[in-house]
Amino acid sequence: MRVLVTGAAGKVGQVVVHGLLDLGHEVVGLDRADAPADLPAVVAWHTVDCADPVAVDDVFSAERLDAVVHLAAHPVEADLPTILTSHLHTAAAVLEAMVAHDVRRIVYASSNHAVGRAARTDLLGVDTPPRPDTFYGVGKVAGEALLSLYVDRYGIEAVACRIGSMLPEPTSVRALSTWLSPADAVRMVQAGLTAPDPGFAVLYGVSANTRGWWDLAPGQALGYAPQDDAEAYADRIEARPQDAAEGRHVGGPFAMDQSNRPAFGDAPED
Ligand code: 15L
Repeated sequence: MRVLVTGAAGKVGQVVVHGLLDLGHEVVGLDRADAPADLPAVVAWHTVDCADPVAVDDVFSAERLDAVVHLAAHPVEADLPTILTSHLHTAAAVLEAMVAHDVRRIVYASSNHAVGRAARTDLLGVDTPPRPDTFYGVGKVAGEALLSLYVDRYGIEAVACRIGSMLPEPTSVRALSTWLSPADAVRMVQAGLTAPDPGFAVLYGVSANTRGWWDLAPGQALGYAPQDDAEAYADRIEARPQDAAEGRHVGGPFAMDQSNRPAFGDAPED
């Protein structure tokens, strides 16, 4: 499969690019940043702002693509205009180009922060109502909604992955529940690319963590079989005073008052 990876220079993007190459896919990278120095020469690269629909359409014209992994977005909280541009304009630019160039499949990097204000009680299903914890989470809810619209209107196939914490290894008590290992991130994307007839589907992008909070069954139904467990690192994690507060809501620190900021203008000084 020839796969466009947007946000390919980012933390998750670089893992996905290498993983897809290992699986035998051809990869086309797109990012505002230049290609990372250690990227294999086989990767075609476009240094492009993914929020620019004309530039994105040009990439689709230049490449014969089979699918898209859309990771490009501002990865943390920001003011609302930044969030709308980086989450919605980029997704819309990609989806419009997919329709115009008859590319059907998209795997989307959504986030646990789409439901980050959900209380940490029972196992959370993918059908839980949107409950964003930040404007970032609002961006992910809206991104999922946009995908759903293009599935219904144009027959696009979309798998939205509500990613937990993709890190080389878990670094906090919360991450023992939310960790997504790099190897499982690649398994997740491969499942999203190859699941038969997903329509619009949502899965939780986390490893098979003993302390997991999210229902893995919808991902398993799409072929995502995570193999790592954060518990293997539990004895290396030191308790911190904020652990209890971070454990109250799914979104951890994003759901705490410290993340509150106005929609427009600068965030308050610390
Ligand atoms: C995310 O979606 C963010 O991009 C990342 O910065 C982390 O905050 C992660 O979620 C998480 O919840 O740990």
